[in-house]
Amino acid sequence: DLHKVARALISVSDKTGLIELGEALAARGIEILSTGGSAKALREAGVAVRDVAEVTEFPEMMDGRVKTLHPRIHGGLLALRDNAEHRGAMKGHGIPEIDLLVVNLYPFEETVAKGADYETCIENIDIGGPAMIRAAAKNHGFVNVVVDVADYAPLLAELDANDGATSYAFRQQLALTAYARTAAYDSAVSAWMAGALDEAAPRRRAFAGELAQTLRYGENPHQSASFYRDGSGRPGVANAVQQQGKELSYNNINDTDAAFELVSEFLPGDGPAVAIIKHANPSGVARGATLKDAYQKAFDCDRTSAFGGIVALNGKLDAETAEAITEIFTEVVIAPGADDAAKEIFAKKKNLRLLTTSGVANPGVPGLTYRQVAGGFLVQDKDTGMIGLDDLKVVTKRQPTEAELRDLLFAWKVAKHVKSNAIVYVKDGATVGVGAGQMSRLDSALIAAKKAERMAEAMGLPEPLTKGSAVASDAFFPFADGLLEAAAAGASTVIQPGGSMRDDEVIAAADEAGLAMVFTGMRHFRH
Ligand code: 93A
Repeated sequence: DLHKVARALISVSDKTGLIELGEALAARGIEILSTGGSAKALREAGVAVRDVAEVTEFPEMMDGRVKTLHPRIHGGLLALRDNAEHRGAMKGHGIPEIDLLVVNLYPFEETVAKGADYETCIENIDIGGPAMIRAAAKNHGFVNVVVDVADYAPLLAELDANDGATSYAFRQQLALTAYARTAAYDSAVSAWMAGALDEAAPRRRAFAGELAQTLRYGENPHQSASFYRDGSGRPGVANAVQQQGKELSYNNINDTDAAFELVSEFLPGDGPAVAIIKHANPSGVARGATLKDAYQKAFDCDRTSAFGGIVALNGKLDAETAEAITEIFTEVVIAPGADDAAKEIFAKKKNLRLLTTSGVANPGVPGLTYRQVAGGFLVQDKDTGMIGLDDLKVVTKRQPTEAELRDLLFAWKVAKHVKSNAIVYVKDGATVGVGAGQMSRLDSALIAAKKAERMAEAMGLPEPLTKGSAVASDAFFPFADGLLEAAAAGASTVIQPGGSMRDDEVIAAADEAGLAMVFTGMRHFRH
């Protein structure tokens, strides 16, 4: 199953490593065919190449839209070498055998990410490239297809190990990578078109991603796993730079995402904010005068759970915050940047992973979320819903004060990122009790209050911080019981969507307890 490589076709947009590859192939006696820009770069470096146009006897035309779309090229990629009829066709029509195809595509994803206009995006849809890739991959019995600069070195190693040939297993691997690449490419085009058309669901589009990392294991050690990028370039865990620490695990990535998406709700203009996440739920979230202050307040919400947590910041990590974070065991820290002094402090903690992003993730930018069900996917718009002061409707006799309104909106933002049923108590810009993921809203309210009591005991406070707090509920209180539980825990203001059949009952209970309550008219389920 070894097949000798005698001729290559190189057509690349990303010219990284091109010259070195061209030189290495030429040195192994491989003839090189190439398209306009790639041929020019190779020739200028002194590598002998033949123009594709010379083979096709057609010039590249229509601004390059038609360069390799020709039977002399596709025949050379698709012909079965051991088929007499195919061999005859090659001979009869002057079709050269192509044993190696090296293509990387027009940078469509990058063009979209840069915010290019419609026409520019259209011009960056590669047609000839994917056509050749798919042809070469289909004919992997004889043809090698390389679509990734990272595969140049393994290709050369394979050629050297086999006296200028490659094995069937090697070509199969390349073909698999090739089809994954064209699928991801078409998926990016289809996602862009869906966005450009601003189509509401139900819509038809493709889903695929680019492999970012093979993970050591999945949610549990007996599950294998990998991590894919969707090509959107959104700041966050998929596009972050790991500055130090052990390899990220599946659960780390999931939790880091939850942490960063949550902290990104607090735009840098809102001041420093920190979120600490455990099992995809916040153990604490706070704003502060400084990042260190915010971290400390977030930590104080639930010091026990913060152990081994994931910390996300909405500003550049500085030395004093880094120092505070290293006082307990933390798995991952993610922030839009870190200064040198902070990096030095972290360097002493070999296992601690530090990820830096290109910025915070604008929570208003639309996107999709997916969930897998047996035999399918659920796809929906990302929850970009945001509530401001003007959206609030006061439904109780008592009006909230300005300071109370600030805490109510803070609690609401956090509740959006807590698994339903979510109950979040907040005081002075910090969560003081989080109840997550319970099957009953009442239980979430009870658990959050209980945790606040425990923290008060541990910290030697005279009373739990839920006294005089704002409480948020991600969906309406179906009965008054959950609200009364929050009141019993000391909450003095409430934010919730409203809209229950029993709203009147709930409002009456709030009035009786002397609470101020606002309705948002919007729900933030997160299951
Ligand atoms: O416009 S195309 O879709 N038409 C083609 O026939 C074609 N053949 C190769 N784009 C085509 N390509 C792409 O050109 C390759 O996929 C590669 O990205 C690029 C390399 O062009 P150059 O060598 O001129 O820089």
